[in-house]
Amino acid sequence: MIWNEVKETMSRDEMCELQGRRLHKLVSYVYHNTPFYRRKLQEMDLTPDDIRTIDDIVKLPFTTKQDLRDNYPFGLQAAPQSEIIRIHASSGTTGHPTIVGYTRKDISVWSECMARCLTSYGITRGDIFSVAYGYGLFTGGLGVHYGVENLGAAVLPASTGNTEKHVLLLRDLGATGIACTPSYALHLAETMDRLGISKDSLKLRVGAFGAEPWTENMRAEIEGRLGIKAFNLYGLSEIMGPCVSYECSAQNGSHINEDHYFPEIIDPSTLKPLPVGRQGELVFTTLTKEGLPLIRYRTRDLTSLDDTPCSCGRTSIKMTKVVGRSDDMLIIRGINVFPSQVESVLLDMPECAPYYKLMVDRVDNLDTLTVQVEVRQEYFDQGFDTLTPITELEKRIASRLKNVLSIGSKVQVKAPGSIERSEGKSKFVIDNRILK
Ligand code: DLL
Repeated sequence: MIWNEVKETMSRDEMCELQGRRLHKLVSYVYHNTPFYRRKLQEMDLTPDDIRTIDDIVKLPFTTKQDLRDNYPFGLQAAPQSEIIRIHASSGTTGHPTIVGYTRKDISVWSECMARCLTSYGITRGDIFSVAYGYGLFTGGLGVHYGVENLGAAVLPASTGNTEKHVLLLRDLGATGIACTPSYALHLAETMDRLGISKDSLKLRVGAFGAEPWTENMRAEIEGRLGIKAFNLYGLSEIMGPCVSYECSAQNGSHINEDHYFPEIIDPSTLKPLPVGRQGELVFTTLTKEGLPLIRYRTRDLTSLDDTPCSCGRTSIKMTKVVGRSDDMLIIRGINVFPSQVESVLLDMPECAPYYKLMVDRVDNLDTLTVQVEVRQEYFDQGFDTLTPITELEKRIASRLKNVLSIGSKVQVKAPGSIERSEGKSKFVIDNRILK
């Protein structure tokens, strides 16, 4: 089913025409309402009249998270404070949080886009949908919440924490859908095992997972353990929150709500646009946002676009799964390493559980990578706690990692349950080099 037939199945020509019109309006809006953008455009000798079609977007300057930090808290806000009805904040590892103010129209667009995502996952009226993203300054909880209400399904605002109670509610209420981080989905599965609640006693059918990168192996693990179909949900606070793109039944890429969020892929080092199909950094322009409109915002997420026709009938362009971030990419002894590569290797091995941690250190000026991974309970029970097989398994993992990453690593296999669990976004990379 499709929530908005008109917008989700537009012809390419109609979409480009709509995007061009909206871009012109946006540039004119920020020119007159955000001194930051007026200055930037004037420096480049541009006026809103220079931007007429969507192809003109390449003339415009980029915006970065640093720009938002430098103008903390409200410097890039375009709408007057009297029009702002909600404020979210996204915290990074350094500096000020990013503050995002939304007007009533922004919240309505967000709920519309979120309803498109949920419909694409197969959620309809009559479903009971549990939102287990954090409620609060983070956009996950309230963002999905408003979408479920807009769609007309019943929302269960579970938030994070209190996982045992949550599992019991899922079972007793017969909840059919859930939204949370992929790592929290696994935490739920573990809690169910501990409570002796089988997936068959639940009615869960659909999961909407995002807020952090996850792999196909992780998808298979979650689907198997919870007995559901697991869909990708992507977004970022600066652009809106969850709802920017969503998977459909084809599950090979996420459709972008491109009538509201215009995507580009650029080479992060040259900043030049890359053609459809090439992997690079994702950049978004918010075509209709009033509170905090952003032009060519650099997400740092690495992905590619796909404009091949989709079997679901939607015509919107898709993005492939995020493989990592241009700023989170680890450079270990000069080699680029993405945590998702390590995850793929680990989850391809039947002995490994999906709980792991990467630690990067610098010893005598040389980078070292240590990978800790938990062994699955069933293997552990078969005697993996005796020294010899663990050493053998560690060697096997290290050799596979070497093949994929091209660097050596130290592998430590851990007992089940010994690596810290997360309820929100998981912190599975510890780079001690930054601290030294
Ligand atoms: O994480 C919004 C969100 C909430 C999306 C709930 C989906 C579900 P931020 O906290 O601003 O917003 O973090 C945004 O998280 O730039 C990506 O690096 C990462 N991210 C979000 N969704 C995905 C996903 C929310 N499906 C940053 N796959 C983004 C991979 C994701 N990475």
